[in-house]
Amino acid sequence: MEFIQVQSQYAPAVALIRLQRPKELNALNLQLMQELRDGLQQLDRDEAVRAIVLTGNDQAFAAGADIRQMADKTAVDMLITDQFSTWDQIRKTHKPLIAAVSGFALGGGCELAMTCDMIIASETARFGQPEIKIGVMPGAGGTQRLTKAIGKAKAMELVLTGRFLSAEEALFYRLVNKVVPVEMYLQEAVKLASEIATMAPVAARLAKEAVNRSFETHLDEGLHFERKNFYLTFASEDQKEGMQAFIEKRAPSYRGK
Ligand code: CO8
Repeated sequence: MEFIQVQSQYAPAVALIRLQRPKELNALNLQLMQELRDGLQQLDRDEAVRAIVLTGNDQAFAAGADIRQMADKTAVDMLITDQFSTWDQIRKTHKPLIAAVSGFALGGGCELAMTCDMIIASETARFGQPEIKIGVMPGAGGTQRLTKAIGKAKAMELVLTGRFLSAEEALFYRLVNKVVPVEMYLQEAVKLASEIATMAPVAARLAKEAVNRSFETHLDEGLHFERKNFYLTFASEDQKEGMQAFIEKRAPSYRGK
């Protein structure tokens, strides 16, 4: 594994996965996501593991999908690459999965945190869906999960302006379970995972499935809709301009085409 580190017994019965592309603020490239999927599947099969914590580092959980990797893609490239099948497999992890978030959780990073079952945040955590600023829109569940988590008005504001939520705001809007000082967020997530790890594994698995079922009844349709629209943004010139401007560290100039 190049971009993640897996520790299957970080604490008794608790595994830890760490995203490790620190120079790029843990931007989620295809390989990282595939490694994450493989790591989670391996831990799901490991009977000694009863709960999993997913984290980044103090500066970033993940600053989104890798913009450099996507910048030149066409809508058809995006469709054929079908990277969302990896996300779908991650979503199907059976064991309780807790995100320990510090620093940036943006775009795909925010979507990845929301794909987890619970989120423990450090006081420095920042959540957002800033895709609109680079000429696209959330594609990995953001329009669906964020709206269900924090409500339409605030989700619409974040998705259409690209503004970030502070950790305190994220707690207020019930996006996260708890906010703690930066020195404590990982420890706190591991503590929660350790408590869950003492419960009956089969009951935990079935209970998780049942909670998700209530949450996701109409999610498939929503995700399908979101995905088509996300691919479609790659048919626009503004997507190329937005992503190129990011790479060249300049302000984008959008033409509405
Ligand atoms: N992709 C690629 N590289 C990135 C990303 C990213 N998302 N975020 C940061 N980096 C890189 C920067 O390019 C920079 O690299 P370098 O040093 O080589 O220039 C390095 O990380 C450090 O970043 P900054 O210098 O920009 O650090 P700052 O502290 O000034 O700013 C920010 C931090 C605010 C997080 C800023 O980096 C930023 O705005 N990043 C982009 C955030 C964003 O737009 N995220 C959404 C991406 S699109 C997306 O996630 C769509 C998901 C949909 C589906 C997922 C599957 C495809």
